[in-house]
Amino acid sequence: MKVTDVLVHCLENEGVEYVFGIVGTEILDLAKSLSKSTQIQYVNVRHEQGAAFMADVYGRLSNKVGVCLSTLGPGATNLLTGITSAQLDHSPVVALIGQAGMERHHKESHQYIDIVKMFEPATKWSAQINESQTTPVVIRKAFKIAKMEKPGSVTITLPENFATQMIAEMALPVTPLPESVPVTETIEAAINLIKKKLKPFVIVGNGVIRQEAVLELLTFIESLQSPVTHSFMAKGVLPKEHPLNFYTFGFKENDVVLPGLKEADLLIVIGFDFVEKLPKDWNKKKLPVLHIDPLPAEINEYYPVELELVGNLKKTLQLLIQAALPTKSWVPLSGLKEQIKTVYKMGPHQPGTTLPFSIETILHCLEAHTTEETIVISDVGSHKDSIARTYQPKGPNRLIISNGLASMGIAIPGAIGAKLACPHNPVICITGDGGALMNFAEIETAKRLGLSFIILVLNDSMLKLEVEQMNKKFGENDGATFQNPDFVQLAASFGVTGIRARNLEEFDHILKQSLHSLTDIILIDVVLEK
Ligand SMILES: Cc1ncc(C[n+]2csc(CCOP(=O)(O)OP(=O)(O)O)c2C)c(N)n1
Ligand SMILES: [Mg+2]
Repeated sequence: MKVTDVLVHCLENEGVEYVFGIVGTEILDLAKSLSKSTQIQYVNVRHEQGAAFMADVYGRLSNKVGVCLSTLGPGATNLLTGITSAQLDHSPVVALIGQAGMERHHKESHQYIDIVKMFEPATKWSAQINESQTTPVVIRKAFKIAKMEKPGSVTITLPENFATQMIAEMALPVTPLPESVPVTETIEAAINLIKKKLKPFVIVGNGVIRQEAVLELLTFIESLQSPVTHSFMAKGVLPKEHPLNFYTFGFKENDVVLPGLKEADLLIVIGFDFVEKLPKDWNKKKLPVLHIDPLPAEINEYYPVELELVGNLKKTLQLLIQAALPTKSWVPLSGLKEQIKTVYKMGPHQPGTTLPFSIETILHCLEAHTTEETIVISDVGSHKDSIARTYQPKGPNRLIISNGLASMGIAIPGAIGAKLACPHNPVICITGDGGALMNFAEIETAKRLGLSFIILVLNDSMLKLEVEQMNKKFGENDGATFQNPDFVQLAASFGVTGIRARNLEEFDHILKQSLHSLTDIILIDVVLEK
């Protein structure tokens, strides 16, 4: 069998449904083999960065590995940002990348760069197929590594000369990932540690969502009765109105939950990735930590680990619950919760009153119209911080924020990945006008695929986050404003509906109508007050 046919067979064996990419001469045989698959849909995108972002968000939502493809040289360099995003956000992604034939690797050669080396610092594993017979082993290993804790990116480079060689080997069986748990003595030590302390504070990270430990976490909190705060990427684990929900931490400014954390005598940190926020920013007092995670704790002077529970989070939390977890009923300083709600502008939307047309009032309006099913995807900018503060999703994985690489441009391709992973869920992406135009072309991909979702473009003619930061640092700003195209006309030129909202009432009405009959892509041009 031809190597690329074997490779596609291996992808099918891994349960792959979609491959996002752009072809090129060196990867044509793989594209041809993909076209023969009845299981895998090849999605021809408009920029390789979009392909990687689609695979990234698909990986975060589908419980599968997202797969993308590019050709050598410029195709590969275009993939790099999205591949790094998946790596730092711990989303399982495998990229298949074409390469020049081995006969020209040692000399100056058209479009040739060392792709393996380029991706090494941005992936968990960057490898090249150097022997055609190894294809099934390499692909199995790639998927296993991408999915293992902590999940991330893998790139597999395929030199052109191997593509058409004939091999006999077939796909290797997919075996479940091993699940380890801490030994009984360590569970007992954790219970004793919690018994000794009066005021534990629980920090929940994205690992709780990745490892599907949300129900166990809720039971754990019901027993422990101690306050909880979430990282950006873990938002939605505790319901908004849960009495122990102290919302979100990890902001540069107005991180009002921090005084509450300082009152604690033990931080129970569950599935938190330092890539979201270094401990120096939230544990200045160097409070002792009970580390609960699939991997041992990183060494960090602001993360003094008193005990580590290393293992599968779902199973580890179950063991703690069964081991007669003590109750530690306490809440931080009176009024902290109300203070957070005020500073994070979480107040309810009051229809009928004249409210400003700001990101916060828009988010209240959005929250009023979203359900447990709605998936919201944030781009990166000033709006990301507002979303992380103000918007409360109605469940885990119902707000996708990139807080690892935090690259602009993820929202529109991310919405495609989300809609393909969860075809029955309403999807809304929110993007700044800067980020929107970075991958706007993927609207054509979405339209061609017949997808339906809503795009909110926050139209303020600036890179607001940078404008704000420059104003703060220098008292003025420079080089961070621009003129926008007419987003409504631009949307129309892609054959999708564009509607302009100039005030909250208009926005409320358009959003309600759009969600009511969501059969196409609808772009809402949100013209913000400056
Ligand atoms: C690819 C990339 N380039 C630059 C940055 C730095 N950066 C972070 S936010 C931001 C501004 C985003 O502007 P916009 O998309 O309009 O959103 P706004 O801040 O206006 O809400 C910039 C330039 C980044 N995070 N990613
Ligand atoms: Mg902007």
